[in-house]
Amino acid sequence: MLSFARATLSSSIALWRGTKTSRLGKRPQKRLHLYDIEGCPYCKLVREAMTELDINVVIYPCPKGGVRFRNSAIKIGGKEQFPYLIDPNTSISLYESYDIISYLFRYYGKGHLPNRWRRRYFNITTSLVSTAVRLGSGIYYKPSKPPTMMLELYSFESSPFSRPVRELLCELEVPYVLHNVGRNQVLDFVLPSIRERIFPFYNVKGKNRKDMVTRTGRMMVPYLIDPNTSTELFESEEILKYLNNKYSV
Ligand SMILES: N[C@@H](CCC(=O)N[C@@H](CS)C(=O)NCC(=O)O)C(=O)O
Repeated sequence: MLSFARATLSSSIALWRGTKTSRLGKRPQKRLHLYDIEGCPYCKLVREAMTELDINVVIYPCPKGGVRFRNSAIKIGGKEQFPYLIDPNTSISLYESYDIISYLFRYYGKGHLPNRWRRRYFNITTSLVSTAVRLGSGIYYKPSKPPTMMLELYSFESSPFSRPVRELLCELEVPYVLHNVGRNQVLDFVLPSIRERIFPFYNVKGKNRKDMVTRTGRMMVPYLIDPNTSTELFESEEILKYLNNKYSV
């Protein structure tokens, strides 16, 4: 429970960037790829922008000491630096969080950085403090068994219940398709258990949220899909238990 409280504090320090979707532009046809460290403040900024742009992405976790994707990142990009983005739609690959964020808003937003994203040093500082509050979670490698098929996670960046799940996936170097389901209307802010009872007329908006409801029947994150065991799970505690049992060694 303490971990979720700290995750809430962490998202508050980051001023809940990575919660709501922004004005969207062109949609990527193919999935973007991100070599990422969940607990890295620079990677976090990129994932926040992806939530705001309703962009799904394949995450290759590269925790410190990692043995699975670090080498491929160095082979492809030439540097051991994260975040590292590859966009197969434009054949562009980029290091540097702010270059990536500017690129994403240029291609998949309204063409320019929104004002709140122009405060570069302020955003980097709040991201640094917000990840420090997580006390090193999602940074260091843990020995694990590799999955055969890629997992999928429905999440949005600031979600305090999703954060510990993404941290563990990173530590275990389990790659996954990250479906970012940012909020885009007032009722999205009501807790799902309350919303389902009091607002039965609630209808999701936005492509990624609609896709999630079509696929799972509910709008609640985190939601994990593991095709290796045909497992599908809501509830962060359950997901953490499952991942530890299945992939931790
Ligand atoms: N200026 C870069 C800084 C990126 C950076 O320092 N990333 C760290 C992780 S937080 C890194 O790649 N460290 C190398 C490593 O983990 O091996 C950016 O904004 O993307």
